[in-house]
Amino acid sequence: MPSTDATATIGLTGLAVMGRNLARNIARHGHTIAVHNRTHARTTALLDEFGDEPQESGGAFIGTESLEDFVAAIQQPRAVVIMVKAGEATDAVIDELVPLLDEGDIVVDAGNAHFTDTLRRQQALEERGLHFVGMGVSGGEVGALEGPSIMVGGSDHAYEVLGPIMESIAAQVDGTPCCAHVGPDAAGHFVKMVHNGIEYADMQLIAESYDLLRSVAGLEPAEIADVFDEWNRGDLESFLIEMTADVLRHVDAATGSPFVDVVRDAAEQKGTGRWTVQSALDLGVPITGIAEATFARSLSGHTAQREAARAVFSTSPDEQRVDVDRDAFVDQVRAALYASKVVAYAQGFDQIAAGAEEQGWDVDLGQTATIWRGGCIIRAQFLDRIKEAYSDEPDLTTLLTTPYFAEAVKDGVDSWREVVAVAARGGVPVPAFASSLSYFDGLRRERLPASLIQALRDNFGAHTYQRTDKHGTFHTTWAGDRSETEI
Ligand code: 2AM
Repeated sequence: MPSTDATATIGLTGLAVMGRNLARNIARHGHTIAVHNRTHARTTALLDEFGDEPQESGGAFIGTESLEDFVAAIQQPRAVVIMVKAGEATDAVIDELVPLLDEGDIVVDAGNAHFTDTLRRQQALEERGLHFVGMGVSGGEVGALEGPSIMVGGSDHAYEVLGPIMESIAAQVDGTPCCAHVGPDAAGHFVKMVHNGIEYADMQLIAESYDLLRSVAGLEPAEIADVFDEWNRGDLESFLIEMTADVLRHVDAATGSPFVDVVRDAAEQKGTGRWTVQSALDLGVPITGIAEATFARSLSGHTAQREAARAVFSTSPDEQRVDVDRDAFVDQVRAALYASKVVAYAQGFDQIAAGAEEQGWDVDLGQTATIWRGGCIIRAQFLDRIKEAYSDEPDLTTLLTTPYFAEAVKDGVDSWREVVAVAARGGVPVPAFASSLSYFDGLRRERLPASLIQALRDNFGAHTYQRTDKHGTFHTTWAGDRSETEI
């Protein structure tokens, strides 16, 4: 029976897997939560299966059938979490919900919305006296249930109501919740987007490492699993490295082959990597690692082009094998992976800083690293170091130059070059490794060939240039007497 008593401290609508797990997590932490879904069967299924689960904690579910009953069951100011498929469904639910709410209520979109949609929705709801919070939730289905990493946007007032509940259900690392108010309006969804972009880069770097160890050094998947287990005991310790070992050791039951060999090699994406790259292009931030990772997924999916290229430029496994000392090569790949990972994260944090500056958000980058230490897919030991770097120097120009990371890159740079060179010689594609190395070399270069680009631009389009020896903007009359004028 639907209850119309306002006894819930929070409500959640949209009870597909993520929503249902998030609702269970909230209820398990002693909160009374009103639950709702467009198709009521999902609500009854949740109550039938897990209705008793929160009792021990003092929490409870209040199942509701109509949106009116749902809203009525939540104490004011209401915190209403929407967990539906990002896009039109979110707008549809907001449109239905808003007329039922009262001034001061808080609408939370916990889906993977594009941050520009969040900005638009926030403005629209603010005009109606409502708070709108874009909330990034990372950690997948398991994280949602057992403790995700939560990146909350919106107003300070909304966080006062929402924060304590979300902090209680988030992953906890060293007693600190992996949940924070990262900034106003769409900051939560922006940070979540970049998080996903970094996840793309992380996975691509891992995939390239695996490919190198297998194609160049001839290790079998199970042996590579052992290598990843070992790496997981050092600086690279992370959820994804651990999971890679697990996946590479898995044998397909139907064929007896390594599982990785029976999975089609065309990677998919839901779009957050693409969004990250699009935003980086707008902001002018070179996130080469994330971009290469996104393009590598695209390339893998271009089956017809790959087939055509294979027919003309065939490769044989022997071509890729290089006579390397196995143990030494494994260690070189580890160093290259770590250095490239430092670059990918440095780039991602640059993008958050640039996005925050453009939008006028005050985002604490050290805090962002802190809340990614647990619950989310990119959780890693390494984030402690990033947190420390930003605590020491909040306005850091680039993570790369902080003592710890600079040392790691310096130590690894010879290996990094060797691995990229070996890959190039063997014809093994390593777009993320190679572009990260080029980024590093580009940053540290005394002079870049951008001077030639400026000269060319001035020649064909009178785009002007600046000189190294004096201030001002200049143009050379290329088609005339080649005299220089100051603009
Ligand atoms: P459903 O169970 O009624 O399909 C993931 O698709 C979740 O989003 C589901 O809970 C689904 O509800 C909900 N959803 C999708 N589109 C919706 C809409 N237009 N209005 C309300 N809920 C929607």
